Amino acid sequence: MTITGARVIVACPGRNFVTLKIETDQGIYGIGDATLNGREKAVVAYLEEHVIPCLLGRDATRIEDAWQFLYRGAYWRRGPVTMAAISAVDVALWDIKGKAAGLPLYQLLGGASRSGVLVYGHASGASIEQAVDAVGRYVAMGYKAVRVQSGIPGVRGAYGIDRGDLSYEPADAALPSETLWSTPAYLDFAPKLFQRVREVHGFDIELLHDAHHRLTPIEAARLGKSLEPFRLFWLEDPTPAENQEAFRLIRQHTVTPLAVGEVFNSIHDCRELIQNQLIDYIRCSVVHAGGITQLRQIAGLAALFQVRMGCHGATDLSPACMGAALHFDLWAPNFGIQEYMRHTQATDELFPHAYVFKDGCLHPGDAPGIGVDIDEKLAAKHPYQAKQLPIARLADGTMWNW
Ligand code: GCO
Ligand code: MG
Repeated sequence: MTITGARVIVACPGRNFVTLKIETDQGIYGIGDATLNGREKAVVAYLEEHVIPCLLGRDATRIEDAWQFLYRGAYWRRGPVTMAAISAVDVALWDIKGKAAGLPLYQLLGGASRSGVLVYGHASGASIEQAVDAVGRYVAMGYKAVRVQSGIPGVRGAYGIDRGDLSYEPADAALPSETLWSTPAYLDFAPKLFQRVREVHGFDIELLHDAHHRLTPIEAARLGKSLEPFRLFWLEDPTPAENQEAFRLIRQHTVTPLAVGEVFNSIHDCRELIQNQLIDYIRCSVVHAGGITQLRQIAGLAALFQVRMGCHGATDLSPACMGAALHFDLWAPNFGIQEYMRHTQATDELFPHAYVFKDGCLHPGDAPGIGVDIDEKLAAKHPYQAKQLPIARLADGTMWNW
């Protein structure tokens, strides 16, 4: 089966998505997500200028060889742009392989290890009471796990607060909007938030929280310790993970489980954290960590050290990424949980998909391949719009981690 065509489709049904579509001489095509939030066009250029010319005429069945060709062959390894492009090719080829075999992707990986994929939703509010109410809405929808974020008094634009509907889209303007950050205010506030959520909703629901890379190691240690009574499923990105040694310090002080990895793009980014058992969940995504081909190696490494998978699943990852992730999750022996921020209706219409939500779990369905398609006619009606992620500054103007 030969690759006869490949093209990049950029569409903005409220937020930008980059999708690679690969066509073959047998009439079978596959798609893969290549979205890199706020830097979309860099991946488009990488694919169009450097990758697609190498794909034409290749054997579409040789997924591993295509991965190695694009990774080793570029000479310049790793990086979010390169790896998002490689991932898009990888997933599109797995999609094609599944369609050619008449099998859903999870069957190609080794079959289902469980009956459904446990997901967590995003509850947030401008205040503690609003966040508590939002958790109630997720419980009512059947969610068994919920991430909770709340506005913090005196902190303008605190991370992770939605705009009153189910979706949260931080990339909101052509130039980065500015938010404010105060670690002291946050550290005092976070335990009060979780105390209230547990008082109202009890301990039957799993709770998660994202610190979004904003703390120093000792601050993260303090946060983890102060949240212990509320038994979090995980505390995510407590400190930036370029400095992986930092997690040793956090670990020495708290038994709150730690999750890291949504910005990682290589197994090498994960290696130290996993081998030293400094984290409990690794959050790499299909799209940013080199597709199914590398993600299953990461899962294999993690399994050796009892680290479980908790794939990133924000709405800036397209339904094509979600579909692939759900097949992966259904198979992965060391699956933990999958993030599931709901896409808007406009996005769901653009990407018809087989996956469904039921009783707190997502199910990838049994359509061959990844079970997600793209409506190209509809895509043409949603042209690209320049949108970047916000930045964060301290009160004195110092740049901080958003
Ligand atoms: C999460 C994430 C996202 C990121 C977003 C950036 O845990 O879901 O932190 O919401 O902020 O993916 O593009
Ligand atoms: Mg996160």
